Amino acid sequence: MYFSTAALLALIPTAFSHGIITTPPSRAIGSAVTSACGSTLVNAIKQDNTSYVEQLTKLATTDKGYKAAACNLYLCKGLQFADNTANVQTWKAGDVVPIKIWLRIPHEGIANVSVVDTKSNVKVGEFLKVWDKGYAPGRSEKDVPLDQKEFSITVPTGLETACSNAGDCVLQWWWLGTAAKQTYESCVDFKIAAPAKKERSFMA
Ligand SMILES: *[C@@H]1O[C@H](CO)[C@@H](O)[C@H](O)[C@H]1NC(C)=O
Ligand SMILES: *[C@@H]1O[C@H](CO)[C@@H](O)[C@H](O)[C@H]1NC(C)=O
Ligand SMILES: [Cu+2]
Repeated sequence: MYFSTAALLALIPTAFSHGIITTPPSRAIGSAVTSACGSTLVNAIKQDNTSYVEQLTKLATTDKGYKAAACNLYLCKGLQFADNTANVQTWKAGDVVPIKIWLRIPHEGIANVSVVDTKSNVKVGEFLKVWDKGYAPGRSEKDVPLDQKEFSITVPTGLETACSNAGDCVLQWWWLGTAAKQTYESCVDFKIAAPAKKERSFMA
């Protein structure tokens, strides 16, 4: 008996799952990720947008539509800037940005938040948040300490060159359930505002 991946997915209740940034709006599916990663990944995310990278990798890499060069699952789960242009945040150094995470199902582990250069998938500057143990403990969302789900980051200086164009950098939340061996990523698109032009002042 043959089951398509889509049919198999339909049999799985949304049990594999587990976290995503809800504030500010994070990258979601669209036509760009469909052409980069294929429709199998897109359908899985459509079913559960908190799903984890290892599962998505299994699904995506068997899809003929998966293009390894364009679909980096370990950066924003393969989700693409072109699908999120309506949600680009504009920040400047010193801005305090509230972040909210929907932590659907916890898996205790480690997590961090950083700015990542999207071309190289390399962190720009220091971590903005690090939990080097004890992130997302417990059995249900209510077991997770509030400050792991709602916190703020301060936009650092030094991003003006690397991140002045939308799409060049993302703010990425990354979480690894260490026992579950499940990785979660969620990305906010932003750009650093050009410094205010000094107006020539004619006032005495
Ligand atoms: C994720 O899915 C939930 C509902 O299942 C929805 O409310 C939310 O807007 C989605 N977020 C993104 C970034 O796709
Ligand atoms: C932080 O996140 C990156 C993924 O962006 C991961 O590879 C790295 O191991 C994490 N480091 C720490 C200290 O949490
Ligand atoms: Cu899990």
